[in-house]
Amino acid sequence: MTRRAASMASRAAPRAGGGTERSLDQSCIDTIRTLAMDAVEQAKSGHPGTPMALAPAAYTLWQRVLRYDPADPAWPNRDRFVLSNGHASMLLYAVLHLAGVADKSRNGPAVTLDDIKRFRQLGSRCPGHPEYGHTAGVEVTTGPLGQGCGNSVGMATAGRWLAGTFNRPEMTLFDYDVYAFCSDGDMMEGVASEAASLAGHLKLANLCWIYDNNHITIDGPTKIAFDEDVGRRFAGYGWNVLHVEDANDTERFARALEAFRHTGDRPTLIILDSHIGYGAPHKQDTSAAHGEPLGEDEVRLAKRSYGWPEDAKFLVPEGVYENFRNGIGKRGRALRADWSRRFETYRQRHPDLAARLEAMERRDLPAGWDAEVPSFPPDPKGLATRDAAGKVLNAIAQRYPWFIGGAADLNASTKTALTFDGAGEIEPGEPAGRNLHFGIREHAMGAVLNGLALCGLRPFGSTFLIFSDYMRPPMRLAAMMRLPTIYVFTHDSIGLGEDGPTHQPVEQLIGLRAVPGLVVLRPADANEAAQAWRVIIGLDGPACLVLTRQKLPTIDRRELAPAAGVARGAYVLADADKGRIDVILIGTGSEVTVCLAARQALAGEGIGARVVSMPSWELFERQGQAYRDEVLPASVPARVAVEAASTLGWDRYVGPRGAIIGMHGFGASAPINDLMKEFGFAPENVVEAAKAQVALWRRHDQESPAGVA
Ligand SMILES: Cc1ncc(C[n+]2csc(CCOP(=O)(O)OP(=O)(O)O)c2C)c(N)n1
Ligand SMILES: [Mg+2]
Repeated sequence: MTRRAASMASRAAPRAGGGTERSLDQSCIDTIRTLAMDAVEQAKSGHPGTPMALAPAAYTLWQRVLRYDPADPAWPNRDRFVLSNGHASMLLYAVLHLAGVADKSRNGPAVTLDDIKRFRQLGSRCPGHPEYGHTAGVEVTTGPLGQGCGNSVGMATAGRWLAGTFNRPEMTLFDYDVYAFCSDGDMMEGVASEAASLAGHLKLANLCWIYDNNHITIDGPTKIAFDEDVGRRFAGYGWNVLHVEDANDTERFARALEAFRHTGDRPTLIILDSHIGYGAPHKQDTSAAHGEPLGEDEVRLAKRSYGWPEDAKFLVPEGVYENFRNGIGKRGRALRADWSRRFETYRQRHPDLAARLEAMERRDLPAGWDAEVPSFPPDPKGLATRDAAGKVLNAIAQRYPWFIGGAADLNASTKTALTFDGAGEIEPGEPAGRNLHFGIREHAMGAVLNGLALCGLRPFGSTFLIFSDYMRPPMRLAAMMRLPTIYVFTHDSIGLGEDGPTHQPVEQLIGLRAVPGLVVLRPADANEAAQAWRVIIGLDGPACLVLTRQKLPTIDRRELAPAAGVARGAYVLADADKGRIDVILIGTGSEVTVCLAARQALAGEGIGARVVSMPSWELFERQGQAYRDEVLPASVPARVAVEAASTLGWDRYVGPRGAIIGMHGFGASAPINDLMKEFGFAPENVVEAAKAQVALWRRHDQESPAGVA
């Protein structure tokens, strides 16, 4: 036993059989610890050490402080608990189980003892890391360090927004707090720092992070890479910083939580010194306690140090469930019942607001949300899709009161400022505005959007497409959680011009298309942009709207197909003149216009070209085979795809021998017209590729007559 471990063990809980009466509180804490140890042991994988260390803090928070009704884990004004150090998932599962958190959809408990026994196994409610939507009571999917911290800032911002929107002087509907447990890794990740900085700016006094300061990460002691003064850093962000020197000192911790609740002007960080693997004589305070089973012998010794029966597995001693029922159970039920009564009175006094809140909770859209979506007249000069989309965004947001968002300091470029009357800013003293200034913090923006969406708001965030790279992790998680977050990405290609290759996206589109469940839309003109917004608003998962900086002609729809085709992902915009389709030109965004010009030139040479506008692969893939065949008939193998981005993946639509005009490297700094020509996004080049395709397939047909492959 290390000296430190020995000293900790000597301070361990009173022994069950050792004369001193074990307190019920201590039993509950040790139940959390031993359930975590046993579950990891049984799964032969997982993270036992942190639940063992944080059990007293989790117990104290849930049992004594959290305003949460286990019978209704979706109650709108519940305090939120985020486990940003998601690897400690067993801590959360043990608490959800012991507190009796219900899964209303299953009419049973969120987590059974059996789920815990099947930790990390297929079908268990206890997957390796907490998954939102999979386990009732899990507020957000966590595991990638730093994300939960970022999400908690969104949740706290949403709490303030809900309070500012719905509370009335005589009646408070919203005053929830957000607690996040986080680890050394969370503190090291940039996203948490960005989010903390934003939270400090917004003075989110309803936000409390509990930092598990255990000086251990996977590769060893934190001192190999991390020695900054976290407390001073957070003080610099404008946080209230408290320190609890012993994670086992539940009274001190409770006092710190109390201090948080009395701090009305800034967020709180509680630095909690803990011992990873607490009580395990050979592994405590070492990284060996982080991410692998302790081993049978060590488990026994740890249990002995707690005064626990060494042979018992998955033991929940008598009185433990009852204790939770009498603590958080009773308190939560009373709080929620009181809230529900209040809400009934509220509904009578403010029926419209009550209905709005219920619509938000159901993620309904307000009636008439699209009544003012403009349509754009044909115009050969046209406008940039960012400008068209900005107008549409404002038209929708004005009629969609809980649709909020902003930019990572690029509103002037992304055109996402909400400018209608009454669309105020979200600021420390103005929590219920509609414009949220994220600052130059794309990663935090993504994580905050997730937190906002988890609390019922419909959030959007914008930046340049190139900087979507800075926010991929939360976008991926939004897709995993099926959150209806919206990303507006402008400056979508080399078409942005002189800023050059650092700002010109190449591989971003295909990267975003690769995220399961994320819908990417790259409209070709103003009316497609309007249509894209309509589609996005109706989605129940995340979407990217990809827009140009440069002007694009507004296509004359009197002769060509209506932009309503956007909803199907791809549609025949213009068909071959005399009905015979020799070649199909497929374009997205700004390259659709290039395809239209090529079609005309080809017609002059007697070649019939169909132009397919394909703003969204994902939406097209959701169509039935019949529609897809109609748009891209197998009988026309001559195909050219044109997109000013990586060519990767386009063979899916043009076939292995089709032509793809795209980017094969990075762009360059130059005026747009020079770039478009240089990189081949000019009608002449498309014409040439189309003719080569037609020739190729004519040759092919001659060489292998019909019926022969
Ligand atoms: C973004 C990210 N990078 C890496 C990991 C892999 N990982 C999981 S936990 C961890 C660090 C563990 O140290 P700490 O955060 O202090 O947690 P503790 O072991 O103290 O609970 C790492 C690197 C991750 N989950 N997320
Ligand atoms: Mg650590």
